[in-house]
Amino acid sequence: MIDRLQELGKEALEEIKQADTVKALDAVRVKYLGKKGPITEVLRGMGKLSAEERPKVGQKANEVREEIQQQLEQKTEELEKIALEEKLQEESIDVTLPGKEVKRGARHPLTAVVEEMEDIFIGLGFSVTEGPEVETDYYNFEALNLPPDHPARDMQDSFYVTPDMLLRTQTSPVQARTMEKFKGKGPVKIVCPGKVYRRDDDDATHSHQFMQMEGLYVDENVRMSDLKGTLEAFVKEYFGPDRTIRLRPSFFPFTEPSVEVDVSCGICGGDGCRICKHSGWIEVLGAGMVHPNVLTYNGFDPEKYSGFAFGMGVERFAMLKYGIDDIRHFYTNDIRFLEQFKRV
Ligand code: 2U9
Repeated sequence: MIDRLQELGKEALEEIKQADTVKALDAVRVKYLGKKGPITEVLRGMGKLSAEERPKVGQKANEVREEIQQQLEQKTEELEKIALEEKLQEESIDVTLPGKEVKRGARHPLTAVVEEMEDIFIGLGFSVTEGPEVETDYYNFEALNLPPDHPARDMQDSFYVTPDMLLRTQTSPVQARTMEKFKGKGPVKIVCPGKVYRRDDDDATHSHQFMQMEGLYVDENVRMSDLKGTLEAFVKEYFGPDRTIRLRPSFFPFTEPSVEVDVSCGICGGDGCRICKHSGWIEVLGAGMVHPNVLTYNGFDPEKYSGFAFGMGVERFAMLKYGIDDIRHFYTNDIRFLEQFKRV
C-alpha cells in the first residue's frame, strides 16, 4: 500500500508539472485529492490493515497528500503570475504612439446666426417664442389680415396639408398666437425664429424651405421711431457700428404703414459697388406698424395699443455677413462648406 501511495504521489507530481493552466491544475486536484480519488480510496481500505501497518500507511498517505497540496499551490501561484504578466503585456499602452484624431462637430451656420440674432434682441428686451410649423389657415393668413382672395393664399404658393392646414409661409402665426394668449393686455415683445415653407423653385437666392426671424412689439404708445431705433440698434450690433439703415415705403397686408429696410453696403461703405448694385444700399428687412385690423383680430384694442413688427430672412443675413453666394449651401450639407464655420 505504501508503494501504491508513493506511486500515486509521483504520478500526481508529474501531472502537476505538465499542467499549463489553472484549469488543468484544478483537474489534477480533483483527480488525486477529491472524494473519489485514489488516495481517499487507499485510506478507506485501511480498516483491513493490521494495527502495526495502519499508522505507517496513514502517515505516508498524509505525506503524499501534503506534498501534492503544496505542489499544487506552488504551481497555481506560478501560473497565476504568468497569466498576470501576459495580461499586463497585452494591455500595455505605448504612450509614444500618435493619438487618434477626434473629429469635432460645430453648430450649423444658420443655428449660429439665429442664436446671435436672438442674443441681440434679448439685449433689447425681447423674449424668444416659437410655434408650430404646420399651421391652420386662420393663424397663417386670416389673423394677419390676409383676405381670402389674397394671392399669397393661392394653393399654388403654399404647401397645403389639408384644405385648412398648411406648412407656415412665415413665422407671423407665432405672433398671432402669442397676442391671443396675452388676451388684449400688453406689452408683447417677442422675436420668433423658425423654418418657413413656400412653393418656390430653388435657385441661388430662393429655397422652398428657409428660416425667418420676425419680431413684434405691442404696447401703449409704440411709434415708428421705436421701430427705426430698434432695427438700427440691431443692424449695428449684427453687421458693425459703422453701418446705418434707411426706410423706404412699402406694402404688407399686416402692417400700415409698411417699410422696406436697407442697410448701408459694407463693401463700399455706401459709395456704390457690384454687391449693392451701385446703390450703396442692400435690402434686408420688411417692417411696419401693426395694422389695426391685426390688433383687433388678435384681441388688442387699436385705440389703446399700437405696435411694430418686422420680418427678415436668416439666410440672407448669414449670406451678407459671411459672403455666401448661394442659399443652397445651407441645405446641401457639404462638409467643406460647414467646416468653415467651426469658429463662428
Ligand atoms: C403680426 C403682425 C405683423 C411681420 C412682418 C415683414 C414685414 C416682412 C419678409 C422679410 C423677408 C419675409 O423672409 S421674408 O421674405 N417679412 O417683410 N414681416 S412685417 O409682420 C407681422 C407679423 C405678425 C401679428
